[in-house]
Amino acid sequence: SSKPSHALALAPVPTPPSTVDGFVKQFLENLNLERGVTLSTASPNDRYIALATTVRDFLVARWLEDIRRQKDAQAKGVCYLSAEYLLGRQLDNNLLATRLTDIATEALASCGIDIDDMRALEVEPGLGNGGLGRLAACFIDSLATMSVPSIGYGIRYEYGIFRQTFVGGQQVEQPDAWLTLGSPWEFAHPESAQTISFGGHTETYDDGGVTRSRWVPGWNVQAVPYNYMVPGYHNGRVNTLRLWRAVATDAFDLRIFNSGDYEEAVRAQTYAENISKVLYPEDSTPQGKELRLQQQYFFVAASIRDFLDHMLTPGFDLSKLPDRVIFQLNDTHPVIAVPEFMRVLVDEEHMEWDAAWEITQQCFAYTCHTLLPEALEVWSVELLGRLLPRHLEIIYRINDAFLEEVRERFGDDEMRIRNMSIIAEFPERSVRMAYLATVAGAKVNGVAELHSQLLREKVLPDFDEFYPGKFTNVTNGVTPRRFLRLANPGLAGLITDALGAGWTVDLERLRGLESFAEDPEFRARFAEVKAANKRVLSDVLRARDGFEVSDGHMLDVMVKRLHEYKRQMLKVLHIVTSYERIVSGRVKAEDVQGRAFIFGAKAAPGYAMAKRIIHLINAVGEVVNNDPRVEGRLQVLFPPNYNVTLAERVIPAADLSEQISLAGKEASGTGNMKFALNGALTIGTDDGANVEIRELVGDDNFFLFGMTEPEVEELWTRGYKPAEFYQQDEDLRRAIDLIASGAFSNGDRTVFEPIVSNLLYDDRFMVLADYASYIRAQDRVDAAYADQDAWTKAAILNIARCGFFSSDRSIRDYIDRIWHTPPML
Ligand code: HBZ
Repeated sequence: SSKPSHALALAPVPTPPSTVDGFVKQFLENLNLERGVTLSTASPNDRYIALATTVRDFLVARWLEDIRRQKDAQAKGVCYLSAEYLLGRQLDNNLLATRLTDIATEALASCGIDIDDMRALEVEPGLGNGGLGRLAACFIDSLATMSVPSIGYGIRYEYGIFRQTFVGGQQVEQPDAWLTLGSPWEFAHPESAQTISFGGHTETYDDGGVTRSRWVPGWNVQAVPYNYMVPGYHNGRVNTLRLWRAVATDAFDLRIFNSGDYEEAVRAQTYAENISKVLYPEDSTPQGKELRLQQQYFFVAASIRDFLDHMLTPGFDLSKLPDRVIFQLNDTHPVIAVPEFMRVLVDEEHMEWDAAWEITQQCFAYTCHTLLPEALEVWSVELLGRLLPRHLEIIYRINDAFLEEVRERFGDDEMRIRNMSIIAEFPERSVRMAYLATVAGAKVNGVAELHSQLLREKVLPDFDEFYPGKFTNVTNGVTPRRFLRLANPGLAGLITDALGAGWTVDLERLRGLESFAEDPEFRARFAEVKAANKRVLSDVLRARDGFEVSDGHMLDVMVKRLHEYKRQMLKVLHIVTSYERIVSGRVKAEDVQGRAFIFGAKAAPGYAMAKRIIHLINAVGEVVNNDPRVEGRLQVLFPPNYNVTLAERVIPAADLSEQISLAGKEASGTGNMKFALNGALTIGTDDGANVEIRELVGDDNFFLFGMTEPEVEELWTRGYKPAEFYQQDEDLRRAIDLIASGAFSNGDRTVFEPIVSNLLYDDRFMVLADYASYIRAQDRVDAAYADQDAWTKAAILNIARCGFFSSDRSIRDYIDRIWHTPPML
């Protein structure tokens, strides 16, 4: 886009009046007053907390000011509703945002403390599964940096995404107790707790001649807000992220206490507090568990109440709500907010149904993040009616009115009515949350061009026809602050030297690097930065996992959740093929381009096939890494517990980015953007945002392979027989046979048999169909890497042409296409 970015129009903010001496003084004071220790008696954790508190204190004044300004302005704002925020570490980000990095470094050094030791102590809040949760974190960073009136709402899970360990190569999950040493970045407000209700029944009553419905709940819990500051980058703004924690209500306990049943009272308390206990680690197969629905309702009910009570002036005319707020639904997880909003307007505020529905349809918008049918959330009517009886009634009424409109438009086309109904009848009566969100939302968006197109054409075609103009696209983005400035200081410095500052909030300026791609001196400096980043990663992996990354190897990286559609198996087959070619003597080890294959991937604990694939990757690594015939040319490294912190080290060091999902399955991907922006070349299918990356960087700077989405469709309809591909391709046959032979399982042919059978006889994600094309593309990669200077040029062009993928641009698109919330300058 050629429009100036909103961020550029920011009022200048003076550098903080802070000095090293001032910082030292406050740090020491915080050690005394917050931790009750002195510098000499302080533990490392005391020091970390005192440091974090010093930075935090610095932000508070601006924060309070912004809260006041946002309220006073009564401007339209965004309430971002997300069950997940995968934040990553906070200290460095907050130092950067406030320009305190140098001052803090010097101040701590004068106290004899290395600030890197402090950085290393922070446990990242892993309150998300993967891309969807990380996207929410990038978005709140951009919202703050662009001064958009907004607040993020979510859940303060006591345990985030599990810590992954490997035992005998197999994934074992450990609880992520991220709060045990205390969290200096949060402010708890138990005094502002709200009551959130569940269960019970509904009844009608006479209200002066009007018959109304009401909910008589069966039990309730308290929602305690925890506030986090979200600082904008160098603009003096601080937004709020408000996460809710569930605690038992006094009344609840008392009733049971009075009956003398102490154990029962404690049990009830535990039951209530379970709601915010743990993040569900399923990323694409929602299980329909009651606790999960409790979590969803718990946080959206608290958030809506919070907005109505605190962001509006008393006596606010609720019919004006669409001028004040848009609730953005991050996937279907918060969609129960729709009937809750209707319940508040109709039952509590006594608004007419039609008026309330009119308002609701303007106050919500829905982002879909998937194309997999099994990932579309449904709640059984039985469960929803038991947990939220009034909400089920409201959903029925929304559906009745909606289907009535459909009948008016299309006549009594019963097939169409069944297909569009918010209530599914089979395999059990249930509520289709994506349909509810689509009917209620002012806009529905996919997260990349291809995804939005497939969403309209394949997933919700009837709705697209029924609601012209409702569907739109907003291609995802990533924050350049965390994933360039912080993660890759070497590259950031190089860019600033070349282009001046300013690119951090206006990433299209990276275009200016195109001419530098032609400059040999710049290329040499870029290559040196990449090499330095590899050394840093090497040191991290040695310290963390005892790995030795070989010098001079290409770093070939695949990091993302483990899922069959993402096709880690295809990567494994490439590695096994490279290995088999050496040990069969068909290729000489000395002729093989040295490669370190790096994996990072967590599997959902209940996803057996994903866990087997993890086991296989580790098993292949064990054999390949220790076979002398390989002469160290191939290395497979799978550091456990891939998270945001590790991503910040891996991505800047990567040469090759693996984005190899089956076309039509990956909604967007965001890792793909981070790699390209850090100067890795992509090997990828025409899927998700890969399509847009390739269009921008050009075919010469991207390794494309595999079927297109229409070709995938065509092969399915024709009837896909994976075994035919196995029969016809010698390399493929040898690779699969080697796995089946037990070569990676000490001769035991049973261990990986389910993987082999799945590939040969099912292969839902067409690994075998794309194998040959993938191997050819990898051969092109090897050839290209041999010319280091040309590779470097292509890497620089990737960076120069990917400014589009800043999450600032995504937010600008949301503002223009969906929210209509101008920045508050
Ligand atoms: O959202 C991802 C998509 O797979 C990816 O293509 C996209 O780039 C990203 C951001 O738009 N989806 C997820 O990460 N989904 C989840 O994490 C998830 C979590 C809980 C669920 C379902 C999905 O119940």
